[in-house]
Amino acid sequence: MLEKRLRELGQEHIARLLSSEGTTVSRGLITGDLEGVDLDLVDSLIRGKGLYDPPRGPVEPAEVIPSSFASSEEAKDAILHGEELLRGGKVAALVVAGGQGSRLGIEAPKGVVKVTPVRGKTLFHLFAEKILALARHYRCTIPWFIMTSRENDGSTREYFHRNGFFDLGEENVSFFVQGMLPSVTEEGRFIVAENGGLFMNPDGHGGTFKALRRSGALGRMKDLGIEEIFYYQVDNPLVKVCDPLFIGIHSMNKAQMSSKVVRKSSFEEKVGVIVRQGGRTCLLEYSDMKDEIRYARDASGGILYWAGNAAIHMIRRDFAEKITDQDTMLPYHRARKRITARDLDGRIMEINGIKFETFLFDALPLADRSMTIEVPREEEFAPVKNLTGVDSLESSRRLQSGLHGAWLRRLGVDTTEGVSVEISPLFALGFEELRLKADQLPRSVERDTYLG
Ligand code: UD2
Repeated sequence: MLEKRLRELGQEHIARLLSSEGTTVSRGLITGDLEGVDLDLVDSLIRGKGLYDPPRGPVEPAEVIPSSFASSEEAKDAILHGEELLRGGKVAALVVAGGQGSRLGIEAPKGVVKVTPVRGKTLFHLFAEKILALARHYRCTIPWFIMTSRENDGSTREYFHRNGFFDLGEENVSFFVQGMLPSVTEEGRFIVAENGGLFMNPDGHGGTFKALRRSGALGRMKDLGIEEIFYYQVDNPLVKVCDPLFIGIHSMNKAQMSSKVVRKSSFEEKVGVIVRQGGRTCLLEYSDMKDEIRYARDASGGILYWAGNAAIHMIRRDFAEKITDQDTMLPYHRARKRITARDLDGRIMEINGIKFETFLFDALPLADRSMTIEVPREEEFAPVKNLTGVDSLESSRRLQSGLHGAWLRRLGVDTTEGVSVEISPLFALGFEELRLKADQLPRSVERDTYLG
């Protein structure tokens, strides 16, 4: 059956491996790799159907609620509304963690990279403390959904078991695995991997929707009474998980999907930008952005499209259900990548391959209402993507320590230049909570300091 289908789709070389020509191992691996893969979808992508089309027609900057809103009277209502949803158990946290730490030189889930400046806590540990602090503060349960991929699901689950789920309660942490797709050559042929199976790639964070539905996690959210999903990426230790202000603005405006943005640091920064096009809010990814958008300037010569995607979203659960209904499909982006393949004589070589993936933010234009709020970079954005330089472990540690040091200085604590400061979310989730503990703070900080 599979063999016949592959021949029909022009993947003759793989069909032959499934026949007597292939080894038993290869046959088993290929069958497993293609289990659950929609071959018709893959074939249409290879033929160029269902691919992402950058928005045509005039694009303009999206309407963004400025970060100054957070200190306004109106913000207080939004915070109360968000807190009410949290207390009512209506909000779940969802982190996409399907990527590996390979860009950081580690072959382990990104979430187990040690990122905090003094104690070296991992990303997963830090997020667990944020969620535990919120649950204690609001006397509520915040179910945490963690999207993994085939390559890191086992080690991610094992890490949480080994750490006792960081006192969150195993029942409050759910793992679900995103889908995989076969990468292809530039001619559209499946690629045999080094192990004799197919070279597969995770289907992109847009795969979150399908994986939520297919894994039953979306149904579990409904059973738990979850109405809103706070979505973020595993690589940002400064994210304000389940930020009541963001939840409140999104929910009070009856939006289906909302975004946090940060002011781009440069025209070239590798972040997508939120724009308005055809009456809809869209996100133009940096890899799809034309220079006329990237380098567009406003009247004062600044970056016109400054609203950089912080990859932090609020998503209504029923909107996630709508996205996963049969007739809705996110467009697929094609990305070129070098692939280590095995030729039919068993030789290993590097070839140019193509991976297809969907991006979660392509659901934005499907939302009837979408809110976009600016947040200060230094408070909420310190991604860890590279070992050194931009968006690196060292820049992220510096930003985390810089923020916590600034909180201490605002409360009159002298901090010596160059020392690292780390404040656990369990000591204080934010500045306001730290202010209430001012009497517990040291008068000065002359060495690396941890408050936990
Ligand atoms: C992403 C955004 C960019 C900006 C930046 C902020 C995309 C395509 N671009 O850039 O606009 O928001 O982040 O830091 O998202 N992931 C999965 N499964 C997948 C693919 C990705 O879980 O199949 C996770 C991955 O673990 C990581 C995050 O999504 O945490 C971002 O993925 P990326 O590294 O492909 O995107 P990046 O960092 O280039």
